[in-house]
Amino acid sequence: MSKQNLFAVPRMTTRPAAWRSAFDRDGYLALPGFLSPLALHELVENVDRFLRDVVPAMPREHVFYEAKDRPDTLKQLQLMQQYDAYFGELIEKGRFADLAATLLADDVLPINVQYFNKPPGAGQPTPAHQDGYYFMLAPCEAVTIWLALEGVDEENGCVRYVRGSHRHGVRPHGRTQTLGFSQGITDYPRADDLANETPMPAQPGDALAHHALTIHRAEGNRSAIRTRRAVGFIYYAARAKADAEANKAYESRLVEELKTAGKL
Ligand SMILES: O=C(O)CCC(=O)C(=O)O
Repeated sequence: MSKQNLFAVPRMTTRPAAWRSAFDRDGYLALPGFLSPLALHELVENVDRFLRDVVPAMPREHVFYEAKDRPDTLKQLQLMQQYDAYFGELIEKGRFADLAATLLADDVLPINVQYFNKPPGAGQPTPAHQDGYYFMLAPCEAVTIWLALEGVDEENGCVRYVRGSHRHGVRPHGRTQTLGFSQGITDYPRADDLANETPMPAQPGDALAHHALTIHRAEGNRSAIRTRRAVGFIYYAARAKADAEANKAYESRLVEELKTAGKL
């Protein structure tokens, strides 16, 4: 018997149209129970395998620690799909790509599988930002699907979205000192940001999808014992054209700067 694909796309229902209109209206969408307990279990096992077997051989520019000399403070991984076939297949096929295509109403390009943690006692805030500022796309049409691997709430630093902020273009960003989030919105928070900001607590297996122009941030982890683990899947719409040169030039400058500062 062939192995069951736990991430297979479910039969079409009326839900995708409702998902898209909520996503278009708010700039984000919460999908409770997006992964079944079995699918989540498989994903968590593969994340743990990746952390154990793959991370030690990855280049430093794709592995970020809160404190460089403390492996227990691993906070972020980039481009996991380039280092491991499981994550390559996961971003290419199945439910995440299908959801991205539904929300962007287009074919999609799989771009990045990321791991996010806020280690207990060390996890720092995520500065307010728009992913689109980093992506350099025209038009800026992309989505990030953020999948909670465990319970996330205000104590351990849930993501917070500014409802409707995707409708108002790119805000000014400037350099931050946060590894993994080098740019933050310089005029945040304005009164309308505060009025529309919504904390997004999540249960294991819940998905949060946000548009590339949606302003979001997170507090640090205030818990001394709980981690805050998630996996992010980034897709660009086929109609979005990337300025690959500018993007590469920025990444190289940043890596040099971080190496010089001893942060990588
Ligand atoms: O996990 C976080 O704190 C932030 C994640 C994020 O900014 C993103 O997925 O775009």
